Amino acid sequence: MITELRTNLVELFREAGQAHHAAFEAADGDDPDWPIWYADYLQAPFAERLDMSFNKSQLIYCLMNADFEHQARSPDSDWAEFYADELLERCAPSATAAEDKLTLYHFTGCPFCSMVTANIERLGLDVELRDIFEDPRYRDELVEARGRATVPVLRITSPNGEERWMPESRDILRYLEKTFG
Ligand SMILES: N[C@@H](CCC(=O)N[C@@H](CS)C(=O)NCC(=O)O)C(=O)O
Repeated sequence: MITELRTNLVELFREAGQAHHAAFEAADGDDPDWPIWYADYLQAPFAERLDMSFNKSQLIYCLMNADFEHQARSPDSDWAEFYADELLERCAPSATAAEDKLTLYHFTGCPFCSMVTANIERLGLDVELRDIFEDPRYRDELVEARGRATVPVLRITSPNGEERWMPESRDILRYLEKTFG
């Protein structure tokens, strides 16, 4: 289940963070090669405890990418939770995506939405389309979840009912390609 997997990932990231802190205490935590250190630390427990196998270079790439996105998009958020979400969304989507239900909030004539719907068609995906101007309830759902009506937004619902709301056409396109492409 994704919630359990996410919780375990967050725990492992925290554990790695503490071990790294202890190892580099004398250097005040400074380690320019930290992604290599973390990849070394995490590779075996990811495979053994979470059944998520990465080769080391994949892991280094994912860690660097997570760090970049964290600093750029959400520097005040909890880093371990952010890294876990990034890993699940960008690096290991197939571990969780097969059973998910996808819903796209959009409207006709929105160019960002068209890019996404064109790719949904190209990939032959089963995605429910909710046009926010065709049915005001769809717009209300979106505003309730996100506090704004900007589209496109992809809602990803896992079998246990947990929902993730993914805005930004670029992120949606990347997610769809990585997961189903
Ligand atoms: N950066 C966003 C831009 C999305 C965007 O500007 N959407 C427009 C429609 S094409 C919108 O929803 N505007 C109304 C609003 O923001 O409330 C993306 O790439 O998804």
